[in-house]
Amino acid sequence: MRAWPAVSVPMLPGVGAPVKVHDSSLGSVVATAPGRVATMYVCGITPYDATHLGHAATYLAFDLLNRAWRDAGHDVHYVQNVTDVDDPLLERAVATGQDWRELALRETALFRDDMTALRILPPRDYVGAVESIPTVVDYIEELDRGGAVYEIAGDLYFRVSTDPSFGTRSNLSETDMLALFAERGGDPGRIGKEHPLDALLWQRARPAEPAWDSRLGHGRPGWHIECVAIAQSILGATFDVQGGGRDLIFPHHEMCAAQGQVRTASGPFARNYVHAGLVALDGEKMSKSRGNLVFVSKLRAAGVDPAAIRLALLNHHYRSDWEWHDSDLTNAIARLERWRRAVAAPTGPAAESTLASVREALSNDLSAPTAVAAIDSWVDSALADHPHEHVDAPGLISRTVDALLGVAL
Ligand code: 5CA
Ligand code: ZN
Repeated sequence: MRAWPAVSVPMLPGVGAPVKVHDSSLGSVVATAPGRVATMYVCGITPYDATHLGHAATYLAFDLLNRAWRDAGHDVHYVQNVTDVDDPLLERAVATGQDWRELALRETALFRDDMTALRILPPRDYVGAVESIPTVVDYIEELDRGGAVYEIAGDLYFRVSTDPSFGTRSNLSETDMLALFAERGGDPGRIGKEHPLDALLWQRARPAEPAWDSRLGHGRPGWHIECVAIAQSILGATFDVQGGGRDLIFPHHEMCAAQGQVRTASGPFARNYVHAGLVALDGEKMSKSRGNLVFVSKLRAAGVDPAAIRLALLNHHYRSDWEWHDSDLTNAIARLERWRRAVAAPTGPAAESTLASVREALSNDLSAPTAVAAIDSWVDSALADHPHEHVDAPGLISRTVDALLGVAL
């Protein structure tokens, strides 16, 4: 699949510190990416509706990681999927009388436009579930040869009992796992399952649903194995970070890790699991199923500068859950105007220590609000009406904000 266009990242003097992020399986902030090439798989959208601010906040979090890694001297190999066939997409297509392929193509195109407008660096590989079916089939066969697969009426299930470390990435009680599994696409109560948490790998064709012929029969892939296949076929058995919103911790990322590690008989699947907090509106998580959404594309169509949307999101730490208010946007618009005024001046106060503070903040668990505050304080002193002698300072601030925060001033 085609990703969205790249944006150039300005060079900054010097090099950023090694990047630490919060690993949700360990529950602590840890050093990341031991090698020169940093590898990251971020779970992509299920394209049945437009990008809302919750999605945007999650992809922005991993964009900050991408930028901080580059600044620290890594090459970054970033992979993202598109879940272009799955239950919610098919259900929406039926409910609205659309062809599921057209719905997926249209919403994926809109997502690309939103990501471009928000200056999110594109993944090197942007891969759809449908185009990955041959790999999925190979991987399920490998799992089967390892004794990790059983069948119920043509549907193939993964035996969670084959992963000795099952549960160690999400650290939840069995009761919580069962509740979340039922809530998020699983089928704990199906008769014939060996363990209620065993997850669907391949679903035999259902009437009026898309299906593909394969050595596993006529059907379509389950959700988790799609991400295993895309991640491991491109990045190898182990990669640095698997990312997504906090709602993917269980079952999705636990199941990906279990299936990936059992398949390769090695591990870990990801060295670190990193999750963004959830954005709410009117007291509830913004979600396509609840419909309480603020769409990036609607804001853009109303004439809102995407840089202001990005700045509004940057003012919340990626890991916290937070609620969107209109004041987030009005404050960001005012801040953007001040920042632009300050960097448009011919001179400014010395900026090297501001660059150092922004780098420090981002390398320390992607603390964007601290980085924003560092720029604010340079801007405050730049706009104070005493003379400044540093001719290079506005340019350095402008490049810092562009390279590390992704906001073009
Ligand atoms: N296609 C799968 C992943 S393989 C999927 O979860 N798609 S999604 O469209 O439902 O979500 C895309 C990403 O946005 C996920 O990382 C999800 O955790 C994140 N996300 C969804 N809602 C919110 C929200 N309200 N706040 C923050 N992130 C969110
Ligand atoms: Zn995924």
